[in-house]
Amino acid sequence: MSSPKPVESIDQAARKKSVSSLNPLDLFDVRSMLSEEEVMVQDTVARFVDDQVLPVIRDAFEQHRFPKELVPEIAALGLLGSSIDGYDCAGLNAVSYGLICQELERGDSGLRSFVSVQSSLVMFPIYTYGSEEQKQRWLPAMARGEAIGCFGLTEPHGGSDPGNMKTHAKRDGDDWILNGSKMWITNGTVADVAVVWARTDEGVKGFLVEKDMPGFEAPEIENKMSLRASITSALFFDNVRVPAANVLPGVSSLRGPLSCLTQARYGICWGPIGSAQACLAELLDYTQDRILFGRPLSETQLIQARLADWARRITTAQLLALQLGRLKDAGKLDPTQVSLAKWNNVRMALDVARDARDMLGGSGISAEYVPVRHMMNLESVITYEGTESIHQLVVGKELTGSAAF
Ligand code: TGC
Ligand code: FAD
Repeated sequence: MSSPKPVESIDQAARKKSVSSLNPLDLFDVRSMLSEEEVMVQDTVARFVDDQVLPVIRDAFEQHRFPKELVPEIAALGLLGSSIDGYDCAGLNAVSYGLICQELERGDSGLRSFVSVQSSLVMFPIYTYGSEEQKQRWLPAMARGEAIGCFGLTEPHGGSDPGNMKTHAKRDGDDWILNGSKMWITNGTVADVAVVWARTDEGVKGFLVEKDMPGFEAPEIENKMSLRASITSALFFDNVRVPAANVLPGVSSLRGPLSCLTQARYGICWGPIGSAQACLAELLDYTQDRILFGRPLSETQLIQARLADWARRITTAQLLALQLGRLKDAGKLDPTQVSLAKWNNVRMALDVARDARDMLGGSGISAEYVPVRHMMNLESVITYEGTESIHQLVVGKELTGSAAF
């Protein structure tokens, strides 16, 4: 007869229970702090990513191809311009927009980029600074995914310093003549309309340049090793004649484009949480199955310490993003807070993805596993929308009162 099983101490039982009842991807149960609508938005996008993005994204990445066929479904789910009220947009809150970004980036940063640019960098300035005619013409079509937009701020001689912009426009009767170039522009080649920022005698203005305007070219940038499932382009303007009706009337300073960046950076504070969760989920499985030195990798101290470190950093990022979203929904968001969160959360995800790649050993260099794709994507995410150094300097300026750019 076998001896009876030892009775578990209350402590042991409680520990087991607490371990088994926590979600490893959400150790602080941030989800319990979401409203019913926010949970519904997250679940809907998560289902879309599981069912429609994950099956195609690896091939799209390898083929350096933007999976444009996903756009109609993205639009049907209300993910384009989701924070805008009216104009066929969903009118969701900022936290919901963040969750959309998080779930999409769990699939791939390229897809989140597409939605960030369309929503925060093109629809937002048209909604905020555009005429009623411009809003009616573009916003419903963009919400339905029938028109695609891009945002041209960065120039070849230095993106961190957009105040040193060379692209310029001069009045000619009722029109403007636009000359110059932009570099590293997401969606450029497939865009129906480009929001182009240019210097004028009346300050920095936003121009809605349409794809067929003579003198406008948007060739795709080839050979990218990052964001391969996203289109990145150069924009060239050679005496492009832009009618006055295509100029955004509501802003004439650098505040215009920089205010758009705050919207997009806000979404990027959430997105990389999804990338890091995808890496953690994959490595939790992998380290249990991988037997080395006679036991699963997950049962070694160094591996557990690394996984625990990722969980700590993901949790911190989740709480930061949620508080940022609540501040935004309360109308109290300060751009410096966005800089701190973009810096922290992208750095977190890039470190997790690089470490996950290492923990997979040789398999880590294969796109069969998600970390290397996320890692390569995050090299762009840490650079665009303000490099990590620029965000550190924004926080430094807030603390000291001195701009050290
Ligand atoms: P500065 O003198 O500080 O400001 C000029 C005016 O802008 C206002 N402002 C902001 N407003 C809203 N949000 C912000 N984040 C703002 N930052 C500044 C400011 O109050 C002022 O307004 P006003 O009314 O007094 O005129 O300007 P600066 O030239 O010294 O700029 C400082 C600095 C370095 C922070 C800025 O140039 C910067 O952010 N540089 C980084 C550029 C950048 O992030 N580019 C991103 C391009 S778009 C992109 O990467 C898209 S990737 C998308 C994707 O695929 O997902
Ligand atoms: P630079 O500004 O030349 O910076 C080079 C290095 O110098 C960086 O390490 C930077 O941190 C550092 N540096 C700069 N200033 C300082 C300083 N004062 N002190 C210390 N270090 C400093 N732009 C758009 O307008 N629209 C888009 O849709 C868009 N999409 C993009 C998509 C991708 C895939 C990529 C990679 C970029 C995209 N960008 C876009 C451009 C992006 O915003 C810029 O690459 C970014 O702002 C940095 O500019 P830069 O590449 O010219 O680097």
